[in-house]
Amino acid sequence: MAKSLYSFIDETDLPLFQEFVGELMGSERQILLRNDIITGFSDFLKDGREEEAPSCWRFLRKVQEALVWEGRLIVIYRHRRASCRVYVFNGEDEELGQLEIDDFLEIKEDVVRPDLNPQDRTMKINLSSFYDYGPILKDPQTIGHGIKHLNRHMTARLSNQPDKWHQVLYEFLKLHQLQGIHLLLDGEQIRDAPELESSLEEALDFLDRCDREAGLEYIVSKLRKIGFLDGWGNSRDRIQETLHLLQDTLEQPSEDVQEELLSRIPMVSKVTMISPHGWFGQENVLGRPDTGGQVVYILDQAKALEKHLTKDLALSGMDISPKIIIVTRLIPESQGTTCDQRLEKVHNTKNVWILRVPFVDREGEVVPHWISRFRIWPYLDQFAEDVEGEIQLEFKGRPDLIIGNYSDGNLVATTLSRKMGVIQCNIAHALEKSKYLFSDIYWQDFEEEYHFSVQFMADLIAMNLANFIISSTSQEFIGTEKSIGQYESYQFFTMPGLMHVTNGINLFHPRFNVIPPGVNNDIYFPFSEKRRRHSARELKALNRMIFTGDDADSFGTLDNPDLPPIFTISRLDRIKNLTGLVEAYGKSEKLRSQANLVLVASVIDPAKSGDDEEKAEIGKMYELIDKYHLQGSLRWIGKMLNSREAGEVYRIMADRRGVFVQPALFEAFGLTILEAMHSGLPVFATQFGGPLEIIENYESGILINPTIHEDMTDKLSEFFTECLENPGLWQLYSRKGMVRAQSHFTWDLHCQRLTKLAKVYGFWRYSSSDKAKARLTEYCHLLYHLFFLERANKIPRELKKS
Ligand code: UDP
Ligand code: LCN
Repeated sequence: MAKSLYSFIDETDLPLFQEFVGELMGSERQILLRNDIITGFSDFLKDGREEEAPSCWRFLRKVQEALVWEGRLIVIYRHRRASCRVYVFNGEDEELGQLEIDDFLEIKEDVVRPDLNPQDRTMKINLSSFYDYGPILKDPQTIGHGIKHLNRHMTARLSNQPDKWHQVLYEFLKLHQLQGIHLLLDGEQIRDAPELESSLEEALDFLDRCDREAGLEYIVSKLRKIGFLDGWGNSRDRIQETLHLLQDTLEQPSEDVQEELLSRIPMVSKVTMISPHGWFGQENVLGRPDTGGQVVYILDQAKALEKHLTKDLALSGMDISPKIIIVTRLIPESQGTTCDQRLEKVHNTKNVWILRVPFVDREGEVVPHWISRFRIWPYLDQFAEDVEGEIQLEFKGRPDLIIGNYSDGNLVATTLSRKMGVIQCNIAHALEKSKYLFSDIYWQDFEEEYHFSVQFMADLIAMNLANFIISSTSQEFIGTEKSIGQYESYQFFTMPGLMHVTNGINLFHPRFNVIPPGVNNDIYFPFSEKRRRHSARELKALNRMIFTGDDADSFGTLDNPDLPPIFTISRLDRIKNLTGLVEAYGKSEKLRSQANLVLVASVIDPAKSGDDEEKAEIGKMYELIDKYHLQGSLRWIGKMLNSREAGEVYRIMADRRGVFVQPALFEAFGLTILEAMHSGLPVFATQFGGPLEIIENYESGILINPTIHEDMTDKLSEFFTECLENPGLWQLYSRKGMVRAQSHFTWDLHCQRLTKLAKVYGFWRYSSSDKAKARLTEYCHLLYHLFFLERANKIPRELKKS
C-alpha cells in the first residue's frame, strides 16, 4: 500500500529530503542504523543549517534502520515504541511503498547473505496467530503496567458475565490450598456461587453483631460453621474487610477492589528461584566471570521476600512460614567458594536456602569445573529434570511460584512450570541480544564463542510462556525514543540461514511489569551515618588496602593519594568498558591532574583468570596503563571484596569527595549505581540502558556517553572544577542521589509488588483456560525439541580447564 510522502515531509522540505535519500542510496554501506542516518543528515545539512528541515528531522528520528537495496531505500519507521512499519523509497517518487515485515526480513537476509541458496533459506517463525488470547493493550505507554490492564479485563468480565465468572471465582476459592491445608471455602457447606453470596451475607451479619471482645478462636469457629475456612484474616476487622472485598467483587466489581481481594489471599509460601550459571554463593564470588548483580539481586530479593511473605501470611491468619529455595549449579571444583555444597542456608534468614544441583555429562558423570554462561546450554535439559526431583524433595511437594533468572534460568523455569503446573515469573536481568551489535544478522561470526542461536531461541520460548515478566526499567521492554527495548528487539529479526522471526513477542500482552530492585540497606547506607560504619581500625586498613597498600592483589601507586578518587567496581566484561574509562582518563591530562582513578575489578594476574574475555580485558588494561603512563594516578584492586567491605569502600570514596563512574557500553540496570547513590557518592553513569531511568540527569547524577571519551572526561573534569569553586555542589549531588535511591529503589516496595503480581497472575492463570495459549505452549515445546535441543547438543562440552 502506497503512502504519500507529504504525510511526513512538508512540501518545502521535500527537495532536501529527496536529495538526502539519494545520498543514502549512493552510500557504500547497505545497512544503516539510526545513528548513521542522524549524523549523516546533520553532516549533509552542514555549517549551521542543522535546524533546517524540521519535518525531515521528525521523520528521520523515527527511522531505526535502513537498507539500501536494488536502487531503493527501505526503512524501518518506528512510529511509536514497540510498533514499526516498513517503507520503501525509490528516491524520486512522492509516494512511499509499504512492505510487510516478512518481506523486509527476506531482503535483509539477501543483503547480508547474498550467497545463500534458496534451499538453504531460513526457518520462519511467526507467533502472531497465537497472540489472540487474553486482553491486549493498545497504548505502548501502558506496556510495563500489565497488572493494571489485567485487572481491568478481569473486572469487566465479572460485570459482563456475572453468572459465569462468579462461579469461576467461587471454584477458585473453594479449591484453594496452601501447604496441603484446605483454605477459604468449604465446598460441602457452600455449594455454588449463589450460595456463596447468601453465606457471605450471613458471615458479615455475624461479624457485625459479634461482640467486640470476642476472641479470634470463637470467631473462626463460628465462621467455619457457615462454610468460611481459614485464610481470610488474622483479626476480626481484617476478616470482615476481606469478606467485604469479596462481596463488593461479586456485587459491584472494580479493579482496585478485586486487586486488593486477590492480594489478600494466601497463595504464596513456597518459592523457587532458578539461576544456573556463574558462581552462586554468599562470599568470595562477586566479580568472578558471570557473577555480579544477578547474584546480589537474587540473594537480596529472597531475603526481602521471606520477610514480606512472613508478614503477608500472618495477616491472612496463617501459621505458616515461607520457604524459599534458590536453585543453582553445583561446582565440585569450587575454588574456595561454597559452590560445591548441595545445600547452604542464606545468612540472616529463617528458611531461605541455596540448593545446588550438578550438571552431568552424557555419560551421567558430574561436570566438575565452572563453565561460561555461553556454553552451558547442552546441560540444561537434564538439569531441569534433576532440579524437579530435588525441589519436590525439599518442598515435600510443589512450589507456589517459580522465578526464572536470565536466559538459562528462564528456560529451566519454563520446563519446571510446565511439568509441575506452577506459575512462572521471568526476570531477564540482561538480554544479550541488545548487548552485541549485529548478533542476529552476523550470528555466525559470534557462534563459536557465544552460541547466540541457542540463547535467542531459549529467550523466545521462555518469554512467550512465562505467566508474567518483570524488569527493572521500562526501557528493557520498549526502549526509549531513540533506541529499541531489549524485549522489543525480539519482535522481528533475522539470523540469515537459520531463523527468520516475524513475530517473536507480543509486547501488548499484559504480562509485562516494571518493578525496580533495591539494595541491602544494612550494607549500603549513607557515608554520613558514622556510627553504623566500620571501626576506625578497619577503616584505616581498608583505606590502606585501596589507596596505598602493596598487597599482591593490587596494582599501581598514587603519587598524590589525597586527590579525590574516580571510583568504579565491576566484573571485567568487555561491555562494562572499564578499559574505555582507563583510556579516556589516560587521554585527559586535565582530569588526571584533578583526580585519581581507582578500580576494583577481577584479578590483576591474567594467569588467574579462567575466562577468555576477561583475560583479554586484563591484557588491554596493562597496555593502556603503559601507553598513557598511568603509573602514579591509577590504582587497580584485583580482589574480591566481601559485601561488608564493598559497602564501606563506596563510603570511603564519599569521605574523600570522590565520584562513582559506570562507563558500560550498555547496562541493563546497574546495581552498582544504586549502591553508590544509597551511600551518598555522586554518580556518573552510562546513558545506554537502565541508568537512564535510575538517574535524573544533572539532578541525582550525571549521564555520560561512554563511546565518546571526551564526553566522559569533560563532564568529570567540569564537575571537579566546579566543586572547587562551589564545594556545596558535591553535597547537592550526594544528597539528591540518596533521596532518589531511598524513595524509588527499595526491596520492600519490590516485594510488595512482586507478591501481588504472583497472586493476580495466579488467579488469571487458573481462570483462563485459553486454547490459543495451549497451542502456543505446544508450538514452543516443538521449538524446544527440534531447534533448541538439537543445536544445544552440538555445542562442544568443555574439557576440564587446566
Ligand atoms: N561486585 C562486587 N565486586 C566486584 C564486582 C562487582 O562486589 O569485584 C558487586 C557490585 O557491588 C554489585 C554487583 O556485583 O552489587 C554488580 O551488579 P551490577 O548490576 O552493577 O552489574 P552486573 O555484574 O550484574 O552486570
Ligand atoms: C545483570 C546486569 O547486567 C545488570 O545491569 C543488572 O543490574 C543485574 O543483572 C541485576 O538485575
